Amino acid sequence: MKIGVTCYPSVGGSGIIATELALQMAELGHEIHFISSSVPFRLSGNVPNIYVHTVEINDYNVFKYRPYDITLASKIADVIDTQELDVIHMHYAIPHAVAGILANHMAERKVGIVTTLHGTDITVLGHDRSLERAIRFGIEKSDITTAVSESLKQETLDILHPNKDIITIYNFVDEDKFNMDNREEVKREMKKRYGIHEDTKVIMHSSNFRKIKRIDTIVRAFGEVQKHVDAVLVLVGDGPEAINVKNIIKSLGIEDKVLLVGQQSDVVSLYKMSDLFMLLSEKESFGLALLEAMNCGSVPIGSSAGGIKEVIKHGETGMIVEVGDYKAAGQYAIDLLTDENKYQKFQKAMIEDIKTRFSEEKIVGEYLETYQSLLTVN
Ligand code: GMT
Repeated sequence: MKIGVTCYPSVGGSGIIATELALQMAELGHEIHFISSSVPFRLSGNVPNIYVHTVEINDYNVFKYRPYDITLASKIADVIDTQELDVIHMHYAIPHAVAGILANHMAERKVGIVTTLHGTDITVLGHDRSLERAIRFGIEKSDITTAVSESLKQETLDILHPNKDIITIYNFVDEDKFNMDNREEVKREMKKRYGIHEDTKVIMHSSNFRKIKRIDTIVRAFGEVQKHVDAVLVLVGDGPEAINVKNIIKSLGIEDKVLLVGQQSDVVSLYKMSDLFMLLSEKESFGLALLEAMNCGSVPIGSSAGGIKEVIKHGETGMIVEVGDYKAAGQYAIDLLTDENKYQKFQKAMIEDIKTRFSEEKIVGEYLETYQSLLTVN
């Protein structure tokens, strides 16, 4: 099959899923054509069967705003015809699904369109009246629209009432990269590198530090934990909330126990170093970082927002708290960090659960079936 893929190429879960899926499809022998503003960040080196077509936007004085979306549609149409694509997969309703639909009109060859909704396109933009019609159009006019969790699917139906079935296909984890191999060895090495004592527990969070990630709750939860357990908090990533987070850390007087390590290319070693992973967002369609950390052995504490409660089975593979409830998050962390038997039980259950529900093989198979179902239609 020849598959066109459009995604946001910068750091972010949707770009990661688009790229990991493309890599898996390429390995299965399919040909992937990325049509995007730049090379997706998780795509490194030359991978056979993967091609990247970048969208160049010229700067003309006549335009007050450069027409990126139209240029993208035009490029997708070009690639559909010149590469004889069979299917295009658009990640995000806005602008990608709409650009894909427009491209299909422009192209001579007609292809099936799959659109995957990732979260912000619905939970934030879906409420914007100026975009509502365009998002609904993108969902309805794609041949198949998928959402990365049941919660996102439901929210889409509630907010936009599209006249269209939405299929849930969960995100998956690349088990070759994110796994428990050499966890203890890596943990020792990383702790040495960061000057953390071998017996000190590590709680971690990683994100783009947007307000919705509620890192303030994580810091406050850690404030409670460190009163009872010898622990450090490692915050990975950067973004608009960084200053606010630093202020809270200072106000709690825990500067010496919190490591702000910024954006990192090797998150795997950091996940392996951590005992617990916290994701306490107020909006989160899935929480891919959570899944990656869990498969590296870090037991999760998540909020009840969006799809997090689908990823974590409360009381079995991790713990769930209400948004903003730092006291409960702190108490759960203390319980898990001070009861080795309980911790081991959770870790084992979580790895088993990922294998059954979020494995690469299972989810890539679901996308493959989705693509194949469109071959006969067009
Ligand atoms: O979480 C972010 O801010 C990045 C965002 C993105 O657009 O890449 O992530 C969204 O898509 C991911 C992959 O499907 C999901 O795991 C994240 O939960 C989702 N983010 C939100 O819903 C806020």
